[in-house]
Parts: sequence; structure tokens; C-alpha cells
Amino acid sequence: MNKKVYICFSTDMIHSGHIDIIRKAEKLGDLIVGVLSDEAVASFKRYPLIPFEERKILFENINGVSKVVEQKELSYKNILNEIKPDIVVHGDNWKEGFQKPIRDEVVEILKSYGGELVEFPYNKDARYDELEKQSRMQLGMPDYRRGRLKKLINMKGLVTAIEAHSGITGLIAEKTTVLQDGKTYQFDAMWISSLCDSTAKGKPDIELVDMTSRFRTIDDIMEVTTKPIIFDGDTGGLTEHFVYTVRSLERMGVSMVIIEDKTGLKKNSLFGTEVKQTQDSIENFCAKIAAGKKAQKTKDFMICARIESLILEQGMEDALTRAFAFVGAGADSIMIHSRKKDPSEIKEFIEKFREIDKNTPIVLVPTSFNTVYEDEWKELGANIIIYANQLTRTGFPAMQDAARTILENHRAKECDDKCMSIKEIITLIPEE
Ligand code: SPV
Ligand code: MG
Repeated sequence: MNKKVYICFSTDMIHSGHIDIIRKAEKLGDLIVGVLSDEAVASFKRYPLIPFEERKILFENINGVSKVVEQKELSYKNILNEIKPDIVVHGDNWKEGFQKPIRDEVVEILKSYGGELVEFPYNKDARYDELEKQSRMQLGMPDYRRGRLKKLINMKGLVTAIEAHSGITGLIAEKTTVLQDGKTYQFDAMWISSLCDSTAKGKPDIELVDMTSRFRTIDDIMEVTTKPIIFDGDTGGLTEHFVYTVRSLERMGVSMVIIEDKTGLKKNSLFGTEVKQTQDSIENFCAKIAAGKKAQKTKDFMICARIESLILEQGMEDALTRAFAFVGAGADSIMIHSRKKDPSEIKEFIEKFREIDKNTPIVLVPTSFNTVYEDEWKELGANIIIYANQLTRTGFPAMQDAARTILENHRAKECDDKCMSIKEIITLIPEE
């Protein structure tokens, strides 16, 4: 009987390098190709330009491939236990770097039942890097980027976003990856916070930084990233102005704007009732949402209605009434906010909202109520978790500390250990 040979691909561009390794693998026995799920590809590499179903068909039609199966996770554990191949084939590029733990696990499992790992030299052709660069560039283009937030929500149920307010924070949001229990984790999207965009400019968060400047921030981030963008649109301003904002954001490739149901001089929600803030009427805010929806040109762009009733202590009933009214006016998603540490009121809101509306995505910004894990939010029925200000709140104290250290020592040496190496900075910034 022929040996069972297994190889897994994450690629959405089949090139001669892949064919080459397939040719070598098929010589070892009956070749089963694993195609990595969209979710797994997105989590460790980038969003696949070609969806799983199509990638599966591509591999099914390559000579020498006897069967194609889905590998759901980056870890080989489940698939190996299921099909128990005699041989696993891989390029030798995973001996080091972030894929090493995945390889170690494969070696361990193969050992447990007498399987074998065959590694072929990895084909480092500059043309393949160029293809990958082209794909990434496409993902960053407005038409590709805009619709991806919706796709990710449908694919994963719950997506996460982290704040970015500059090119470099955008790169951190884009590139930070953690490998844990055979899975890779990345943020799915970026949040352009009014608080952090204002703070970076040394200005208060009162809609003082104008739209032209906010758009400039978006552009800086878009230039160096590919992930979808959620824009903090504050109150959305006058309805007559909001329609223009929607069109501009949509044209730029932003996926969603969140506007909050406040009026007059907006202050940051985390002040709560310590400062005077006025909630908009349901009627006015519904009209603003409806006008925005009418103004947009694509199906992809989302307008999220943010409800400030709990922040302004207007009660759960008011929050729910508003949520249903805003969805009725056309809001694609809703955000419920709270400044309490205790997550109970947010949980209660989600439960009551989901009793009636099963589908409209719910967005949360758990800055104060930060003890709940993402899995629990997902279980409760939330869809987008935004880490709204942590990069800003960790970055600036580090800078203050460095400045103080230099002043205290009258030289920079003592500061050295606190600094990222120049080499690390260079590798963070991609070169064209
Ligand atoms: C922001 O990040 O600017 C927000 C979220 O609007 S919050 O600061 O919690 O109001
Ligand atoms: Mg804000």
C-alpha cells in the first residue's frame, strides 16, 4: 500500500515553487493536500485574496494531488490525528522563527505513531516575494480594504481592533502577532480614535482637530497598512456636513464610521456626567444616520450608531429604545458604551438587545469594563471589540520617562536600556 503523504498550503497564489514541492511530495506516496482555512490564513499571514473554496478547487486540479482537505487551524494537531499520514512534507523554512512551535508539535505527534517529517529546501525566489508584496498592496487599496471588516465579522463572529493614530502605530496594529497554543493572533482592524488622534496633537478631545487633519491621519495609516479601518466620527457634526464625511471616508477605503448620539460641544465619554454633555434627540440622530446611509455609494461601508445613554445615566430602557430606533433608521451596527468598571450593564444591554435583534453587529470599547475576555463577549453576542487607547496610554509615559531620565543624568546613556534598538526600528518600517 502506498504511503499517505500530507502537505498543507496557506497560499492563494500557486506558483512554480508550490508545484515543485508537490512534485517532490507525490513521489513519496498518495498526496493529501491540506488547504488552510480563511480564518487561519488571515490570523497568521494576511487576509486571503482568494477564498478557501476557490483555493481548494485550485489544488484539487493539480496533477498528483489525490485529495484535498481543509486544515482549520495553523496547528497540525487535529488534522494529523484525523488522517494519520505516514509522511508530512514541509519547506525547511519553519525550523526557525514563529512557525517553529508548530513544527515542534508536528514532530512530537509524528513520533507518537511512527510518522516521518520530510523537509525540502525552501525556495527563496525574489519573484515570489514580489508577488506577495503585490497582494499586500492590493489588500491596502480602498476597494479591497473597505469591505473586509464585514467579511471578517461574518467569518469570525468577533473581531478585534486596536487604536492607531500615526503610521508607526498603524504598523504596530498591522504587524503585531502572538503565537499561542498553536494559533496565531493578530488584531483584525484599526480604530482611529478621536481621543488618541487629538492627544497626539496635544489637543483636547472636543472635535477641535478638524476633519482635514483627521483624514490626514487616516492617510498616513493607510499608506503603510492593509487592515480595515474603523473611524471615530465623534458626533458626525451637522447632518449637512456628515454626508460629505461619509463620502470621503468611503472613497478613502474606510470600513466603518462610528458616530455618537451627542450634540453641542462633545467631550470625551470617559468624563461621563462630570462635564456637561447633551444627548441628541432620537429623531435628529435617526435623521443623521439615514442621511449618511443615503449618501454612501457602496454596499460595504458601515455606519455605526453609538449610544451614550449609559454614560449619561439615562438608563437601560433609553439605551435600548435608542438602539432599536437607530437600527430602524439604517445603522449597520451599534456601539454601547459605559464608563463603569463593572461590565454588568453592558452585559444586560447585549442580552436584552439580542432578545429582539439577533444580527446587527454590536461594538464595544472595553476601556473601563476591561476584565471580560474576548471569548465571553463573543458568547454574549458582541461582534467588535475595540482597544481604543492603549497604545497611546502606554507610549507617552515611556516617552516622559525617557525625557526625565536624560534630564536627570545630563546624558543619554542611562536611557539606553529603555530604548528599542535601531535594528528593531528598522525592521518595523518596511522598505520599498
Ligand atoms: C475614542 O477612543 O476617542 C472614543 C472611545 O471615542 S472613548 O474614549 O471611550 O470615548
Ligand atoms: Mg472618541
